[in-house]
Amino acid sequence: MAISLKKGGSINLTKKEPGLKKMMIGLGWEMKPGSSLDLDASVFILGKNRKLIADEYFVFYNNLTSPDGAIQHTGDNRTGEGEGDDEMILANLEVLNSEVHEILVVVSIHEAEARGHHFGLLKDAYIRIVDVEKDRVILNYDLDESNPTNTVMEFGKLEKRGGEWHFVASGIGGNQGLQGLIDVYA
Ligand SMILES: [Ca+2]
Ligand SMILES: [Ca+2]
Repeated sequence: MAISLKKGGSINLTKKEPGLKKMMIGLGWEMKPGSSLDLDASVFILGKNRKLIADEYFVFYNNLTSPDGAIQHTGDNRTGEGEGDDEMILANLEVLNSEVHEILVVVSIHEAEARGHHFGLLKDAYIRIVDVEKDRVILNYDLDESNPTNTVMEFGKLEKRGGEWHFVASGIGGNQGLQGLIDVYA
């Protein structure tokens, strides 16, 4: 059975899911009635110093694949309409650059400021991880707060500690926009 994480919760994937190599990280969202916004998933692939390994290790709708081929964004969804995963990221730990210590998944709202959009307009949002080879959901994390002032969120991260991969349900909201996060991690 899939594990449901709360904000701040974590699991040791290496211990819990031995042999896990290929993952699908799915993000889904639904809007409150009458609202619409475009959420964008992006991935910061970081080294030990918590900086991007190189600029190309920032994977988003305009740079869909990391140089090692390990992280792949399947493309932009502009509305979030419909059930299930709206944006997806494929991760293959087997080919991941060995310098990588953290795979940070963030979501931001496209043109939030210009359009006056914020996370408070969302009805639901979740992140989940699927074991691609076993076709099985490992975990999910439902955003359980309304976050009306946020336009960007560090949703969850895979973190290597002592050679083992952990997933952390971060849920850290901010209002600095995606560029603000790029300024921190680039
Ligand atoms: Ca989008
Ligand atoms: Ca949806």
